[in-house]
Amino acid sequence: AAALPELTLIVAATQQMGIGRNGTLPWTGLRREMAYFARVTKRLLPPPSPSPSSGGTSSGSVVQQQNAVVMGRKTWESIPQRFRPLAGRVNVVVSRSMLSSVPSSSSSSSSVVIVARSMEEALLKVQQQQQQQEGAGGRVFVIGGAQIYRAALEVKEARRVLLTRVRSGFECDTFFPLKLVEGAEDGAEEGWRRMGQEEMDAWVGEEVPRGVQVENGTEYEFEMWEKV
Ligand code: FOL
Repeated sequence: AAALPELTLIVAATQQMGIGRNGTLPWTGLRREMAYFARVTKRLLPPPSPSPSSGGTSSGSVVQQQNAVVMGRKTWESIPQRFRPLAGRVNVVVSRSMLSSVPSSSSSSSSVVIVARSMEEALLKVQQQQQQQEGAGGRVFVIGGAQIYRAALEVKEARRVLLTRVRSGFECDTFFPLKLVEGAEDGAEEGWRRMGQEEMDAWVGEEVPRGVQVENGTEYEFEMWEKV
């Protein structure tokens, strides 16, 4: 059996790792932050080539499949109808109640939507979908919410977190299940380390804005964490 694809969690969270409130994001109007999310999850990057001579044609001719975004049912419902399924990405919704054909009111977009009944089934279905397509498999992003992040973190293929650290205080009722803080502070998560800007740029495929960003008075910073 082929190996399951590597997983990257992408999340925006407060210092207390708050990610949501009343079924939606705690903040509004972080448009450039949301644009970063869309850009990063859509971007197709060639996987590191295992051998310099595989394929026989120039590297630019190799078909690169769309990336996949794996989300829970509540996160699916939190995305504005006009934006779902998220365009240009294979959308995977984990739900025990949703029918496997998604209501056609939302399917004017041509994006693929897959429904799975567990994280395990979601990853198997992504793997199957990638094998049915021509070309190199796309990246797999886990986009929340808390229950789905928790399930993903139990999978050994989950190696990386793209964290947008929101510095302004927002009241939250939903939290990311991993406390990522620098230094050996109390309660800090072991087994994860923050990567440098160069490594982040290389993985993300762009020069990620450095330092504290400000949008509508809200401060945040783009970070990348990897499992040790
Ligand atoms: N990660 C980060 N960094 N920021 C987030 O806001 C975020 N949000 C979620 C998961 N990971 C995140 C889950 N919530 C859309 C809405 C909510 C959402 C995720 C995505 C959404 O509508 N996305 C559109 C962009 C629309 C726009 O341009 O405003 C998309 O195409 O991705």
